[in-house]
Amino acid sequence: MKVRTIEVRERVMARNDELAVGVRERLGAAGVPAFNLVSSPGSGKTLLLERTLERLGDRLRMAVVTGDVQTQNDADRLAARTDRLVQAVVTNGACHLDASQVTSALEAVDLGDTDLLFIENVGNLVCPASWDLGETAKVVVFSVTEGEDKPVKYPKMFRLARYAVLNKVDLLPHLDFDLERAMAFARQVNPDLRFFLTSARTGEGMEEWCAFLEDEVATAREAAATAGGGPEAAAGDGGGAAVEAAAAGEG
Ligand SMILES: Nc1nc2c(ncn2[C@@H]2O[C@H](COP(=O)(O)OP(=O)(O)OP(=O)(O)O)[C@@H](O)[C@H]2O)c(=O)[nH]1
Ligand SMILES: [Mg+2]
Repeated sequence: MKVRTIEVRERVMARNDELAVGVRERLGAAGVPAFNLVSSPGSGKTLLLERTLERLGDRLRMAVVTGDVQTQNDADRLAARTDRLVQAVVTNGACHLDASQVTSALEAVDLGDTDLLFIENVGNLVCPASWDLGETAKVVVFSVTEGEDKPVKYPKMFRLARYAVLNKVDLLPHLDFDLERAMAFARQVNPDLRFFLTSARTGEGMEEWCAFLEDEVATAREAAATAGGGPEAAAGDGGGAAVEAAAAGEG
């Protein structure tokens, strides 16, 4: 019985990885970088995205897929900051998004009319680490109220992330959180991690974060053009109302 359970799970993961390859190929051909925001609940992913949409909305066409175990609250908050389609995935209990949900969400996104894709994953520092969504990179959002040792307690997430946003730095004067110690723990599990220090509340650090995103868009566009595709070659179906994808699943 146990062996069978493992086999089933392996098939589910293998199917997920196949779909993730498809997502990555589509995004690559379209020259659209995709960032998968992962974190423990409440680190500030949605507020960071709200501020990013506000700051870059005039310059970049940004699409958002946001996952929650229950409710569409985050999608509603984000939809208030952009005229573009925000897609809510309600996972109905699953503690992570998967590649099939992102594939479904992308059906309603015209990649030829998109510069950048954000995926806000379910707030959880364990499950989302195991599920490739076809993203360009995982961005782990780590707020200063969580304690310095999270990177060593949840190493897989920090190892797989390429970027770490240390958020809520406005609260540092009120806490005994040691920023250097937290960064040292993170480097211990992932020496290549690039850090951004932000306060989504006050706007501190948002300029550097947004400049980075603009650079990533330029790089992805250039790579797609060099590969012979380019943004023009990747038009899909556009528009539509907010989509709610329901999925039962396991972590
Ligand atoms: N002081 C301060 N509060 C913040 C900051 N960023 C987010 N918050 C607050 O932290 C709380 C959680 O923020 P969210 O943006 O909902 O966090 P989240 O990571 O999207 O949460 P989940 O999606 O539930 O995992 C809210 O009350 C935010 O206003 C920040 O930089 N500084
Ligand atoms: Mg959120």
